[in-house]
Amino acid sequence: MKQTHYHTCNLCEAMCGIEIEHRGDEILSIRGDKDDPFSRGHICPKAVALQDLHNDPDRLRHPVKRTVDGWVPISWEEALDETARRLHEIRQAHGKDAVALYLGNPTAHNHGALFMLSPFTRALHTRQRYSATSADQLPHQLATWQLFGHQALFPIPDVDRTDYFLIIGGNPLASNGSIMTVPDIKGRLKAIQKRGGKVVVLDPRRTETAKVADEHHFVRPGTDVYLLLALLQVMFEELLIAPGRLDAILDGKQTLAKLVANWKPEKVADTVGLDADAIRKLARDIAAAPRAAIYSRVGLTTSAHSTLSAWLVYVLNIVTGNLDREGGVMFTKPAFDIVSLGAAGGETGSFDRYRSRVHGYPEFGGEFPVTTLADEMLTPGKGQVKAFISHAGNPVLSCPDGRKLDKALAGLDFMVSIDFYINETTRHADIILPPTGQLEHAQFDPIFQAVSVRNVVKFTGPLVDKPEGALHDWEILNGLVTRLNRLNARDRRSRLKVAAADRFVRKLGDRGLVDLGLRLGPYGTAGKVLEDLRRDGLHTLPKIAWKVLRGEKKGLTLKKLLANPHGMDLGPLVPMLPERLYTRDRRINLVPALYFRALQGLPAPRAISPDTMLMIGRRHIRSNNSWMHNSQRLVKGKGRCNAMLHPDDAARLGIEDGEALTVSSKAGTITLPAWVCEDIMPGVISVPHGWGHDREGVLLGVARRVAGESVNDVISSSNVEAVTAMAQLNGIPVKVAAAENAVPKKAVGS
Ligand SMILES: Nc1nc2c(c(=O)[nH]1)N[C@H]1C(S)=C(S)[C@@H](COP(=O)(O)OP(=O)(O)OC[C@H]3O[C@@H](n4cnc5c(=O)[nH]c(N)nc54)[C@H](O)[C@@H]3O)O[C@H]1N2
Ligand SMILES: Nc1nc2c(c(=O)[nH]1)N[C@H]1C(S)=C(S)[C@@H](COP(=O)(O)OP(=O)(O)OC[C@H]3O[C@@H](n4cnc5c(=O)[nH]c(N)nc54)[C@H](O)[C@@H]3O)O[C@H]1N2
Ligand code: SF4
Ligand SMILES: [Mo]
Repeated sequence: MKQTHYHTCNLCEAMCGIEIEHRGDEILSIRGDKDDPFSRGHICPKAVALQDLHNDPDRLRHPVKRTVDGWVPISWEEALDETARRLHEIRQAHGKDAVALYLGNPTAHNHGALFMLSPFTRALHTRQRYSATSADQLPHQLATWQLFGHQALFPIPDVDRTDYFLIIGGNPLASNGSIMTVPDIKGRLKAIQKRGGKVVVLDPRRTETAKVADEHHFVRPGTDVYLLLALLQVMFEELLIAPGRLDAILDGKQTLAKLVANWKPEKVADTVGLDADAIRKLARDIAAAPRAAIYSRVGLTTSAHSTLSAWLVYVLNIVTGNLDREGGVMFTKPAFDIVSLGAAGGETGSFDRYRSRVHGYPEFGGEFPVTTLADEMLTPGKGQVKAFISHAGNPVLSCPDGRKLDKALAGLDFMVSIDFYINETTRHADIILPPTGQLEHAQFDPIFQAVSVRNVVKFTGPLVDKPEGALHDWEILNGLVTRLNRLNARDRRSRLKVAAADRFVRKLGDRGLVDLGLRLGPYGTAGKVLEDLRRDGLHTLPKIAWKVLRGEKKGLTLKKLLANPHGMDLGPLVPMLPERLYTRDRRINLVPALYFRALQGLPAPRAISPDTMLMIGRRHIRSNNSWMHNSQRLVKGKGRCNAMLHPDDAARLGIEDGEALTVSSKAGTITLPAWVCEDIMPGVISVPHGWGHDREGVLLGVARRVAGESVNDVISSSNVEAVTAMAQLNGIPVKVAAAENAVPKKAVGS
């Protein structure tokens, strides 16, 4: 019988509603769900490829173990027992920090896995924790923590009401938005223009987004910090600073004025690649817009000086009165409130409480930056990492110095991957634990609902019941938590406690936790208890338990949410300040000490020598980091793993369109086809990440054929950001040359 199932696509952050027609396990069609109040029928080509993922013969459906005869299937019992035993042995022999954990991007898209992270990291009790955060949004989180008191309290552009939308280092037409959940960004940008507003893009490439914008300016990679300082200088000099109602809760305005006073546009113009008049005009336009939203993303947070740049973007929003104003950048009021739940659990943020062993890099949020992961494995001595757990990540392709990491992983005593593919990273594992696929588990998005341009909430069940013998991510993690804790338990009482916790988690399940979170949220049956807790302290806990259990009639629960299979719209973003602040005094200090110090260390702007090429990345709508390349539907057509460069550079280097070129740095060299094109700033070369699938042992039939090269093989892990030591992935100085006698590696999908 033909059936219709409603789901949320979880491949990127846009949370598009999809309508799946199916007959049992057989998918007949995937379309946008027109009745989803948020995405209103919008999808991108990746949603349709969910069926390729679902049906992919290369997707693992049972645990496997590496043997001399290759991978062999093993039972879950054996896989989980052996994994826990090996990890425990290594811990006993070498200490807790001998086990490292890496969490990849899809962890954030999987509510079950998210719920188990805290028990899992507690069971591991290692300081060797890593995630894609330090190759991505760390500077945003550091800034929100420093300014607003909570690392997850992100100001989100109110795109549906703004008059002026400035995008710095983001390309939402390809990425569909990030830390800004916004299905159909193209339609929403057009709507800004239709109501007389303006979209402005600052990017070293004339991107898909730049092409639909009203204005686009090339900026040289890694120089945003200088531009932002100059914008603030102009605003202070021309008396354009107008925080409005925020003035009453701001500190540090005078300090800021002094700090930016010397950064006149003339001082930075050559370095940024934008003339002084254009910078002044930009500052005046931002200030003159009745409602402006200034937004920055990966191009800014993964390039030089990203700590300072991310902070300055928020500061610009604040001093122009656009924070917490309709049409500016606003905080969300999510039904499942990760901000208040995190705070109730004592987690608002942390930085530099301790440092990494080999390079002395600072911890952030309990994690070290990925730039030191390989060295912690390769450098002998007390505390050397001997075992590795990867969850939903592919650091060999996604972190800098991929070849070095390859070498490090190959030398470990034990590695386990929780992933359903044997890819560039997981091929090094001893055991692979594959969770259910995207359509086999329920979908709820605690993170992305909390960074959405409207307040929305949705829960969708799985398309099909999970196959016999399959486990969800949360069940795998719970299985490991229980076993690790059992091995650690010293007496019978502790063992009983472990067994009770296991029973509790399994009984509650992912749904139980969603329900609990909704009840505790601002629309929930026990909605005010977290506020009470925050005000009155821990002695209110019994009161909370009572309220939650008694379950007042009014308010949101999972049951009520399930009655809305297309999701619920909870309205536009609303002003939340000062109540929403988590700073001790509920005020905003514009210049926290960390940034004051960082600014003292900022090098003077420099002229770039004309023959240094700076490399940046590039995302494509039909690709998703490193892992959707096994769908023929997505990779077919013209190859996308190529190097875009300007005709002037191509002529100077003697490179013709389509010919092979080499990109090299101290980390390595890759050879790929040239794409000569006017859409990029002279002196800049753009190469996408997530390719390079023909490494030995990769079991991805389609992706292997497409192959491409991994740009992170030429990005050195020693090239770190000055304050946080996080990865620099954009604005990398490289040598570019015509590849003599080399045939470009075939990078097409047909
Ligand atoms: N040069 C360069 N490098 C970059 C970037 C860049 O712009 N340029 N971008 C960076 C950014 S922003 C990010 S977020 C990282 C991403 O880097 P990673 O997170 O390390 O890599 P992904 O490619 O997202 O790999 C995801 C893995 O998760 C698996 N997976 C998918 N869904 C699930 C699931 O539900 N459960 C489990 N257990 N596994 C699942 C997939 O099979 C795949 O192996 O890359 C970073 N690297
Ligand atoms: N289709 C698709 N969608 C995705 C992903 C994907 O891989 N494919 N990945 C997802 C993930 S994990 C993330 S984090 C988001 C990222 O979402 P976005 O940040 O929107 O991603 P990008 O397309 O990498 O945009 C970064 C832009 O910054 C520009 N840039 C590079 N260096 C600089 C610089 O120094 N200064 C300035 N001003 N600009 C610079 C680049 O040219 C690029 O246009 O996308 C998510 N969505
Ligand atoms: S934009 Fe595409 S990949 Fe992202 S959620 Fe929507 S359909 Fe899925
Ligand atoms: Mo990301």
